[in-house]
Amino acid sequence: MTASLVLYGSSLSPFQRKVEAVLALKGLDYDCEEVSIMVLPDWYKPISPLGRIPSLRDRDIAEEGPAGTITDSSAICGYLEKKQPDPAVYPADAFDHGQALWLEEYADTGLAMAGGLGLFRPIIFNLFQRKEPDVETARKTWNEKLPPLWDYLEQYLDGRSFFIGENVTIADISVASQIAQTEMLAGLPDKSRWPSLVAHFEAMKAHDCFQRNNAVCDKIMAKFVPEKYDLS
Ligand SMILES: N[C@@H](CCC(=O)N[C@@H](CS)C(=O)NCC(=O)O)C(=O)O
Repeated sequence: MTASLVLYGSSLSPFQRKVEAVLALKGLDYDCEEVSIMVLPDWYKPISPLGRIPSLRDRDIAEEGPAGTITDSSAICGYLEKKQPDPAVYPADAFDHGQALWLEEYADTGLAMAGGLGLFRPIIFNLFQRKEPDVETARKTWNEKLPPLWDYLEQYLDGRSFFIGENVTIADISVASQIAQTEMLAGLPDKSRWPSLVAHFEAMKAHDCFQRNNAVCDKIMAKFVPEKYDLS
């Protein structure tokens, strides 16, 4: 039986991971359809004019073509929040809501630019294309670009379990989705320097909402990266 929601993208995308976690948290069933950014299929281009994944189709709205689709993880999560408000992943309080949006943005741009473009791609994209992984670029990112980004999150958390309030919000999901990207290749930041951030990530990774994506990523990583890189 097909689900009414279909996610176009790749499980290895941190933005797809974020959407999958929100879908799972809200108890929404969904199908996944692989779209590789290395060779974007022609049918996908009108759905995502910026050429990015993920995009979501709601089959109850339209079964094919760009109608019934939403692209961009933040737009998709905003849609899902309206479609299935309970449980909420965006805080009800106005100020908390603003903070959650900021942390979502911090993860989607700050962490993604460093961890994705500076670490994940130079290693995994090269491996996918049977080239030597660019470990030097990844090492520079790990040691120079990521620490100040982690410092901000460490201070923000300050020993708490969640970034905002007492429940999982889009802030926790967005940050953990991006940190998972670097964790898969190089492990976690140093626990003695970033204790709150590491504890937060470990708890989020073990959360039910990440399990479907974790299982698929684990399989891919076991094939391409049987051992994590030491980038310190
Ligand atoms: N703001 C977008 C970013 C999505 C994004 O950058 N996805 C990456 C894959 S992880 C992508 O599609 N990149 C294509 C490219 O850079 O050509 C979102 O939140 O969905």
